[in-house]
Formats: sequence, structure tokens, C-alpha cells
Amino acid sequence: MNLDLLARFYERMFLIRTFEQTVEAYFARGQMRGTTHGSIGQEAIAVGVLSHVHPDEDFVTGTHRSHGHFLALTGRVFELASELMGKKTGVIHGRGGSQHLAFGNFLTNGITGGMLPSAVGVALAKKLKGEPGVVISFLGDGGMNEGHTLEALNLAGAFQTPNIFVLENNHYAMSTVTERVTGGTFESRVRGFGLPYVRHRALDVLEIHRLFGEIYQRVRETRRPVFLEFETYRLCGHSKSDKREYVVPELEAYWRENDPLLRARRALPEETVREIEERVRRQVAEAFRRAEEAPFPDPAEELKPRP
Ligand SMILES: Cc1ncc(C[n+]2csc(CCOP(=O)(O)OP(=O)(O)O)c2C)c(N)n1
Ligand SMILES: [Mg+2]
Repeated sequence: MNLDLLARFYERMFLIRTFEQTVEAYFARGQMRGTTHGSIGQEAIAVGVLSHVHPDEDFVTGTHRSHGHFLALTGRVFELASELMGKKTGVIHGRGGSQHLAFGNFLTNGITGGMLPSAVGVALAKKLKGEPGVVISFLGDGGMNEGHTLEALNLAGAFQTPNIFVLENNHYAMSTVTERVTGGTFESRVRGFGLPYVRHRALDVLEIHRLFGEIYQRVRETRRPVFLEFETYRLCGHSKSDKREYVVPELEAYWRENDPLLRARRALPEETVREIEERVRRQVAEAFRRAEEAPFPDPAEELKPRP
């Protein structure tokens, strides 16, 4: 096992978790407004997958639940905390909030599966222009039951675009247990559109990194799409007010026991874990403190068209 790589990944996973827990505390105290969706339990996917990105060549699209994707990609805690507080120092000057992040070649929106049509368009443009790079798109199991997702997958299959679809199947769409509202299987649907399908239970960040690395290289070379389903679990509510009355007890017990973050933690020397956690806690506390002190944007300035 590569302990140096695992320590690096653990630091990013712990950063995401600490960020999400801090956000929960801010909402509970009424220090943040609006809504937010945490990714506690799913950190290993963001970190393992996005460890492969070439920021200048690839394009990444997220979802309503993308704090982890953003932090895995950029590590910019202060900008994200500022964005959630509506501050001028935010990722997009506090205009978008938690669900509407835009940073370089990374975009998210709050429509379930809503980035997929654009993601296929970007990949098609890359293919037609002969540009390098791939488009990596996260989506949820609920997103798989949206019409626009199926239209986008159909076009990816028809045009054979360099897309990698990363389904984070966490078993729930808000309070709906996905199995209950899904006809047939995701795999047969996706294969029906002419895309190869890979499924993996996302427990081990190093394994996710290795698997995604293979798929990433394949799509960079072949310029053809691949669909990857990760089985995962969110160990937090859907959004800020959720009593989690819908959870399936067996699933909950399995994923609490097998939390990928704790699994990585257990494999590292105690001293390494202690150093990482102290450093990250300081980093997050400092970023939130600075974000609190940062100014709100000036509406007159912000409403001017961007160059
Ligand atoms: C088109 C659309 N319908 C409904 C919603 C409300 N909504 C927000 S998140 C969500 C559940 C999404 O579930 P899933 O795709 O599994 O992602 P997860 O929340 O599990 O990460 C829904 C229905 C929405 N944002 N967009
Ligand atoms: Mg889901």
C-alpha cells in the first residue's frame, strides 16, 4: 500500500468532512442562510476521481452536492466558505451559493442531473475541434431518473463523446429510496444507449483512484464515453433540515461500519493522522474566520455585465 499517497488523500477527505461539519454547525447557529447539501460519507469518490484531472484540458461538472468536488479539485476552503456566506471573496463573489459554483473548467448547478446535457455538448465540441481532455460529470441516482439525463446519455452514445459519467449512487434521492422508484436497472439503460458500464463499491480511496485512472486514460485515448457507477452512502441529511426518517437500517449500519474516511484513517500511522487532523482543523477554522470578516459584495458593482 502506498502510505504517502493514502496520507495525501486522507488529508483531502478529512478537509472535506471538516468543511461539511463546520457548515452544519453554521447553519444550526443561523450563521448561514439558504440551503446546502453535505457530502459526508462520499468524500473518497471526489478525492479518488479528481486526483486525475488536468485542469487546463479537462472539464468537470458537479451537482447540488458538490462542496467535496470543489475542494478535491481546488482545496480553496476560504473561497467556498465565503461563497456560502454570500461574501465578495466567494468562488463567484457570493452570487451562486452552495449549488452554483463556477471555477475555471468546473461548473455545478442545482437541477438534478442538470449539468449532463451541457457536459455532452462540451465533450462533443472537444471532439469536433480535435481538442484534448475529457469531461467528467458527477450525478446522483435520483438524477438517473430524469428525462434530460437520458437524453444526454443517448447523445453521448450516438456521438461517442469523450465523457466520463460518475454516478454517485448513495441509495437515496432526498427521502426516496431509489430502488423503489427505478424501473429496470441503471446498467441496462446505459448499455442500451451504447455506453460501457463499470460498477464499483466505493470503500477504498486508493482503489477508486486506481480504477478511475484506468478509465480516465482509456477515455483520453479512445475519445469514447464510459459510465461509472459508484455505490456510496451519505452519512448526513439530504440538506440542512432532515430527520433521516427514511433510512434503511441495514444500509445505515453497513456504511457506518465501513465509512471510507475511517477506513483510510485506520490504515495510517497514528502520528500521521494526528498531524493531518490538527493541520486541517486549523486551516478550516482560519478560513471560516476570515470568511466571516470578509465584506459582502456591492450590488451595484456585481450587477454590471462581466467582461
Ligand atoms: C429537476 C429537479 N427536480 C427536483 C429537484 C429537487 N431535488 C434537489 S436534490 C434532489 C435529489 C437528488 O437525488 P440524487 O440525484 O440521488 O442526488 P443526491 O442528493 O443523493 O446527492 C431533488 C429531487 C431538483 N433540484 N431538480
Ligand atoms: Mg442519491
